[in-house]
Amino acid sequence: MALLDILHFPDNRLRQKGEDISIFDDNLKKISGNMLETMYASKGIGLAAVQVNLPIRLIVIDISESRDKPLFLVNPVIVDKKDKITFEEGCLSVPGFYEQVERYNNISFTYKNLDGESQNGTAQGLLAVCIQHEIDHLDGKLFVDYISNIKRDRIAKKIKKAQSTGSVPTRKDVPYNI
Ligand code: QAP
Ligand code: CO
Repeated sequence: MALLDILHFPDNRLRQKGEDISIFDDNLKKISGNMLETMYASKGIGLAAVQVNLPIRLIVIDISESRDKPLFLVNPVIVDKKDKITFEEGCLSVPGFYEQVERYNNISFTYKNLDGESQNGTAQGLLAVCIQHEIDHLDGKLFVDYISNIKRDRIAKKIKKAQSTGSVPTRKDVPYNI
C-alpha cells in the first residue's frame, strides 16, 4: 500500500474528466486500496480518482466513525434525486475551506463493484451529499464552482500561497489501466 499525492485547487488537473473503467483487475484493486489509505491518512470521508491525478471513474467513501466501512464505487451514476438540501462541504483538494452547497438529500444510484458486478443503492443525507460531491470530481467539477467567483479566487490565492511557502505536502503518481 502507498499514499498518493492529492492535487490541490486551482490545479488544472482537477478539471480532467474521469473515463469509464472496463478492466477489473488487481491493478484496480491496488489503486482503490491506495486511495482508501490516502483518504484515511488525510481524515477524509470521500476521495475521487481525479483528485490523485487518475482520470478514471472510481471513488472511495467511508462516512463511518469507526473508519472501517469503505465503499468503492466504479462508474457511479445517479439515476434519481429528490429533496434539495444545503450542506457545508469541504474537500481534500481545497484544504481548510468550507462552504454551503445546494445538493439533493435523497438519491438512487448505480455503480460497479471492484469485481465489475453491477450494483445499485440509495442514499440520504451525508452519504448522498458525499456521492454527489465525488461524482462531480469525475466530471472535473469542484464544490467551489458553486460559490461566487470572488470567493473562489480568494481561496485559490490562499492555497497557492500556502503551497509556495511549503505548508502543503505533495507526492507522486501511480500507473493505472482503464
Ligand atoms: C466531500 O470531503 C464531502 O479541508 C469529502 O483540512 C465533504 O473528505 C462530502 C478534509 C462534506 C460531504 C460533506 C477537508 C480533510 C476532508 C479539509 C472530505 C481538511 C481535512 C474533506
Ligand atoms: Co472533494
